[in-house]
Amino acid sequence: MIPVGQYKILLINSLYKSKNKETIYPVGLYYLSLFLKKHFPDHYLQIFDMNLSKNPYQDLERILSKYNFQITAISYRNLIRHSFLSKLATKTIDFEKVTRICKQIRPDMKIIIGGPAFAIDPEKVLKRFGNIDYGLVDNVGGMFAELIESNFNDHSVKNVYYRNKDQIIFSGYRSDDSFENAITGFTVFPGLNAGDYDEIGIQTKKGCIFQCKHCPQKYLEGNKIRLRSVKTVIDEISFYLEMGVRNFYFTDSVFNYPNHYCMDLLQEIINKSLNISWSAFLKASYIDDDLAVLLLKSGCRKIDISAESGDDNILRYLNTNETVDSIINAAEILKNYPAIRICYYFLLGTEKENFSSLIKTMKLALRLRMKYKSEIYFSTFNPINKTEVNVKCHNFIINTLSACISVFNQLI
Ligand code: B12
Ligand code: SF4
Repeated sequence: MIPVGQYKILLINSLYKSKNKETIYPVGLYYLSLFLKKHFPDHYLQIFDMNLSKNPYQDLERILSKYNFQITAISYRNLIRHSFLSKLATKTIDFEKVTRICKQIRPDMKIIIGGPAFAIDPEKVLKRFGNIDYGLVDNVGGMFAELIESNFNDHSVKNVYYRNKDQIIFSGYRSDDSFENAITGFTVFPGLNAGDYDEIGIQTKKGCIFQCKHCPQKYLEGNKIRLRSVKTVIDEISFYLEMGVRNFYFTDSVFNYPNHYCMDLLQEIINKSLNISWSAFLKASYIDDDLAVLLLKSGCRKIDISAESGDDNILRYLNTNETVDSIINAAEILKNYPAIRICYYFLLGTEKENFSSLIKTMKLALRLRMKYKSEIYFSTFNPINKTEVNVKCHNFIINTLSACISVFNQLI
């Protein structure tokens, strides 16, 4: 039983990073900390990003031994991690070790998990990692606070997965917008230094209205869009600017939808002369000349576009809301802004992939590379455990070919 009063809470960003990959600012944990701080101003919060540490497991042991934490909130981001042959192979993250260390050093500490790699398949994760006490999905801030307030006795708090003997129980879903509204009051937390990261993630909205067949987004943020106010986003950027940080990544699944909101935000960045540099995922079909002007003026340095395929049949099947024409149209507009790097991502080996579609994809990729000087990235489709997104091609030859293209692309 946790004594009611001042809690010590450790927020852990679990290991996902491989040597050749960027270290991603733990924006989810940062937002969670802001929320908890607002609710429990007297509680002690510390953030530990294992990805920044040279000896992550030893450092975790050291931190846990030093402070008597009663609660730990662990973020589980990616399922896989590239191995030492990092450009060729991947391996599953040793997440079990993180939870084992927590339980060994602090047996009474409550272990709570959240994050994308958890939310995609919560039951599977809880079954696999027996040390975790609770898992939270969707808008977790309010539920997290309720769980703490009930001293972990109230199993009716919504959006929570918990254990009852050998069973994993879900308390039921509740939509709650409190979290977005709570991303205010920006402050620094022990253990997290913005200067340690190349860029800072900022989320301007949650949810995505598009319903691409292969995407697990519906399990992560849902299909309803929940926008933050432009003012709080500007406040957040200004907070980091004061610390000398000026590179940002807008982490929204689709930054340029809704278009008017995106344009309002960019206009405000320009009006306030914030002088930042930023990147984001954009949808090709919502790129037009008016937006492109604002992109450049507001400091956009790189755009990521999920093109997925060069075959309209596949794009229709995947329900991406794009066509080959919409992708080329975006490239035509963006070629007038050479200061912005454009990266296109293709996904090979989904269910309807065949020789003809692979060739069409190669042709489009080549055109985007040669004519529009864009960067091209291929990856293969890795199905996850939810049947709705399990749209993998079953043709061995097509899969092998897709894998070869993807590996070759990573090597060059
Ligand atoms: C933006 C993004 C990127 C950007 C990040 C840029 C940056 N500087 O931040 C870039 C393009 C670099 C990127 C790269 C990759 N990404 Co990415 N990315 C995303 C995306 C779209 C948003 C993530 C984000 O920041 N969200 C905003 C924050 C605020 O949300 P959050 O972290 O999820 O946190 C919230 C909740 O999860 C929760 N929460 C988080 N932690 C915890 C902990 C507890 C205890 C609780 C209670 C709650 C909680 O509360 C937070 C507030 O709501 C997601 C898709 C998605 N919608 O989640 C994919 C996603 C996370 N990426 C994914 C992948 C696979 C990758 C790559 C491995 C791709 C690749 N093959 O290279 C790389 C990995 C990079 C690396 N270094 O390892 C997958 C992970 C899937 C999985 N299960 O493994 C996702 C889910 C995409 C997908 N649909 O498959 N990514
Ligand atoms: S637009 Fe992106 S985030 Fe939205 S459903 Fe499609 S792939 Fe997923």
